[in-house]
Amino acid sequence: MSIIKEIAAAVETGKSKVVGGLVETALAEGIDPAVILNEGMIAAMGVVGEKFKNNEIFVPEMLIAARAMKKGVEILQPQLQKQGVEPIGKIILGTVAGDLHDIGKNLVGMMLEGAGFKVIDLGVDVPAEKFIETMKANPDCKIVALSALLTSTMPAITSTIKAIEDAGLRNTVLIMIGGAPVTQAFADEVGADGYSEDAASAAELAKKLFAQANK
Ligand code: B1M
Repeated sequence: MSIIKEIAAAVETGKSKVVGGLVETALAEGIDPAVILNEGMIAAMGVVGEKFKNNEIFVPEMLIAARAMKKGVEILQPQLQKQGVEPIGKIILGTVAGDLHDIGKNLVGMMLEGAGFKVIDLGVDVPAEKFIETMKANPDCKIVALSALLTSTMPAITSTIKAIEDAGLRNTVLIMIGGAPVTQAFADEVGADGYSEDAASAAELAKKLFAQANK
């Protein structure tokens, strides 16, 4: 098996402890870091996402795969930066005000990173002002991603979008939303640009929105 296939298999099966060593070996063999990232790790996360969507694996497997990928990315990050391989785009992500749930949001963040985005993760219980402040500090950011897990915090999605509008920044970003109680109908109602049901489709949606934003 080629080292790239070994890396992909290790990420896919969540072997955190071996991924770092395999990435180091691949680098020592002179393999391009972008190839290791794209053909090894990102490809593996694509497979993981598909399997998750098809109910062949579940959240724990997706989490351990994501953790394994993070280990590999940690080793690769300095090399990629040295080479000037840029992330495909920036996404500001957070769980909205009043909501402390972050497991799903973190999975979304990992899948977005797996898809090649740089994620600015603001954490949980994020007030609208914090999203706005971060948007102003990152004018090159094209997507804002809002997570909510409680029916009682869904209105915070609405008020965050409204605050972004009031700040005159709505036309600078596309907004995607998700979380267990969130639906496509709700997304339509609040004027979000996209909704996705799970972390794997969030990464797919982000790629679509990013392409749309760059048209
Ligand atoms: Co809470 N909680 N919780 N809780 N909690 C739920 C959400 C609940 C459904 C449990 C229940 O009653 N059956 C219920 C909400 C009911 C409702 O509003 N409809 C509930 C409640 C009521 C509460 C408290 C109010 C309880 C209390 O204190 N009385 C309280 C609220 C605290 C607060 O936020 N202010 C509370 C607290 C907590 C803990 C802190 C104990 C803990 C969170 C720990 C943490 O996140 N670090 C917790 C947990 C663990 C849960 C359950 C059991 C599990 C949530 C989870 O992590 N799921 C949950 C019940 C359940 O979901 N079965 C529950 C796994 C995770 C991978 O899925 O987060 O749905 P999920 O994310 C998915 C998708 O939703 C989607 O992708 C993810 C991966 O596929 N997704 C996005 C998420 N964000 C997205 C963003 C996107 C796109 C997709 O684009 C931007």
